[in-house]
Amino acid sequence: MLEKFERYPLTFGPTPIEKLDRLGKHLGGKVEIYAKREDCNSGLALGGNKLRKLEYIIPDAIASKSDTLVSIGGVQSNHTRMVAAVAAKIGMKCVLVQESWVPHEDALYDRIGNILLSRIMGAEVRLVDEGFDIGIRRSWEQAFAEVKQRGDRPYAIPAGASVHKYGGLGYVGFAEEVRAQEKRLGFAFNYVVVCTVTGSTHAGMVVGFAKDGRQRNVIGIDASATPNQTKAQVLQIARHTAKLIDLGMEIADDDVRLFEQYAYPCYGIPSDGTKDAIRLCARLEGIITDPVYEGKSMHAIIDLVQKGFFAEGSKVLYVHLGGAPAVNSYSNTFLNG
Ligand code: 5PA
Repeated sequence: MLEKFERYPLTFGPTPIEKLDRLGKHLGGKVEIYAKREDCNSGLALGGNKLRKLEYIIPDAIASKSDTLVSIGGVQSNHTRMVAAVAAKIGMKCVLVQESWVPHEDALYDRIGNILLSRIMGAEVRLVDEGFDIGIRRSWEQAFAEVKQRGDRPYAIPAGASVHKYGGLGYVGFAEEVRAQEKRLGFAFNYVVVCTVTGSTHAGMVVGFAKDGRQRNVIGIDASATPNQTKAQVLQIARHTAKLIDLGMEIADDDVRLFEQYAYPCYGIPSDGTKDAIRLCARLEGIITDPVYEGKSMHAIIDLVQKGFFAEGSKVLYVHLGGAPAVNSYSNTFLNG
């Protein structure tokens, strides 16, 4: 589906799929849970989902003769860490706008985890006191203009690399990869569960799985707590991406399934259910999920299994998109484990 697009390799190749046997048994053994380890996809600064997207964006950045990647996220953004790593890898400069998306409580919140790694990799980090919003931000446009003004050549990468024209392609490739892995495994997954915020991960999957009619088996778990905006953005990216790759079919409104009930109390703050899910997954499987994104989708999968949402015998693929470095900034939350 992606043959006509240039790809700059930033990942190791196909990511492993592993069965979460102990978690599945703990939850009653009626549903088989598997994890696709996008969190282990690269040697670049601890990896994660943004690299799959950036693989299709970086050729455009290089072709544009830019010399500075300019992007945006919250203070503990995983995405900006990935942009910093990629800038280092391809020999560009990097300017990161880091907004106050999360009402945090840890004293070292803006010193450790993701932002620490971005600083080590040489990114110019700008802290901006603005709240959470997945849309296009003035602070980011301003940074872009300033880089231009000082004589550098900026290349704009929006939040989560999502509303970029090529932002949805990486996760179309993910669906192709899963299909190939399913052939070797000898079965197909009944559901794919994925955390959704800026939308291009989910959108790419919807388009990629639409090829064999499985787009509604993709269950997005909202972690933005602004689900209307997130769902609209997923749809917009999916429709744009479907056209771009000549999918040959329309994406319908209800092809995008977004479960809203796990994002509370707000973006970046875990509920008690999310904290318990993080602990359970860590203690049964040794897998670290974070309080902002993956812990919320882990909470969802646990809750949905317990509620009988997945039919008995279902094989459910949990997509682990990365994000563990942010756990460092939740030391109060996990002070007692
Ligand atoms: C992020 C995003 P999308 O933004 O593509 O919907 O992906 C959601 C997501 N899991 C899921 C992890 C670990 C993520 O980092 N992170 C953002 C960031 O700034 O890091 C874009 C919000």
